[in-house]
Amino acid sequence: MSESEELDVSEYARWLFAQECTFEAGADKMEILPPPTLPEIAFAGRSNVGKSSLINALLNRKSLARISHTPGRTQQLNFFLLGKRFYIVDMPGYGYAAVSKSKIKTWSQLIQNYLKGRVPLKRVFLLIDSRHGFKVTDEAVMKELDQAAVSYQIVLTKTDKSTPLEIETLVESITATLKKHPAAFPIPLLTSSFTKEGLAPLREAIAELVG
Ligand SMILES: Nc1nc2c(ncn2[C@@H]2O[C@H](COP(=O)(O)OP(=O)(O)OP(=O)(O)O)[C@@H](O)[C@H]2O)c(=O)[nH]1
Ligand SMILES: [Mg+2]
Repeated sequence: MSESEELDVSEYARWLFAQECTFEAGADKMEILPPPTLPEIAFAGRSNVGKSSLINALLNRKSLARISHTPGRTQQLNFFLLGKRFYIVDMPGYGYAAVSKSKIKTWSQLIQNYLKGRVPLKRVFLLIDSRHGFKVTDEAVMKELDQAAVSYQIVLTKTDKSTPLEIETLVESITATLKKHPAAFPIPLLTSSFTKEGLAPLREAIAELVG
């Protein structure tokens, strides 16, 4: 990419994320998703990893997406329409055992069906807590995304909680693991919703995907 094109992307990203953002729909079933007419970008990951916080930080809003004090706050697929151009989808977390078994089953099925079968889904950002790295459930989701050929990128969250050396070690091991995952973008993004680290590159990645 040339320097002028890069400049365009960062300017476009800044413009795009300053546009109006509205909550359009909350869906707890595949049957009631919005019509598949616009591109979608989804934020997935274990419960409490920081999905809703990252969405608010990206959009520079305090509480558009609800943030949890207890895990399991986001209980449906929440669709936020940005600049009338594309949807940002805040997903329920997976892997949290303290809600009822039937709820876990319903959520898991919804998450799986959405991630594997949604035509307008351009990319999944799979969030990983930078203090914990990949867990078994993350690996299972990655495998399914690989099998369904759904493009995804790892986003490390809460980098403010770790030292630079801890982050460097984690990035090395994650990058090695990603080589075995064909649908994964090869390098992770590093973010903190608290310090705003990594938000601009993530906005740019999204702006490029939705055009
Ligand atoms: N230190 C730090 N804490 C964060 C950051 N992002 C989120 N948190 C905290 O992590 C907790 C969970 O954040 P959420 O954004 O609700 O996480 P979630 O992934 O949407 O959770 P569920 O909807 O329950 O799946 C909250 O207490 C946040 O304040 C961050 O960048 N740094
Ligand atoms: Mg949430």
